[in-house]
Amino acid sequence: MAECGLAVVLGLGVTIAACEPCSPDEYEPNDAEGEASAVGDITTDLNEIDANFDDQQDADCFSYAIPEPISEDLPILYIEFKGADREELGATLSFACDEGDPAMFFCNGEELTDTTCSVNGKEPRFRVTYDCDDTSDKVGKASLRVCVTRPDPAKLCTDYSIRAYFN
Ligand SMILES: [Ca+2]
Ligand SMILES: [Ca+2]
Repeated sequence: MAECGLAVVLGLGVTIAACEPCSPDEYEPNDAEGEASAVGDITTDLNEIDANFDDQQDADCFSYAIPEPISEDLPILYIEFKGADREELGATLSFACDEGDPAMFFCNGEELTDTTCSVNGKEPRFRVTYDCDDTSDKVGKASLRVCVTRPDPAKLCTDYSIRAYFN
């Protein structure tokens, strides 16, 4: 159970918590990458989930499957994070091809040999392109995990959402 900072005791014996605790979201426990909650596929249909940080130390990890995109062009994959009250968020992404290493992996405009990248800020997002199959026009199946935290939590609880899709 999370501790709430201050409690105020009024003269009439009524106690008012100085901050509102909230219930853990439906994806808990998922504080480490190894216990990431599976939240479905990334396709051109929007995959949006709502979750929360139920205490200031809460970290949330999610895993996505990425089927072969149906696209003529090299697909661009977006993962967008939005916290209530524009709270600053930090996120890390780990990408993996289902088979072998990617022939090419870009995260937020930078080509990386290591398939992990991080973002911080208000409403941060990842923009990812990759090729797991350089023997054909397809890019291959893949999966990724994202972990999200608050670098500087202002409140005990914060709701947030994650939107993942191809465009
Ligand atoms: Ca959580
Ligand atoms: Ca968690």
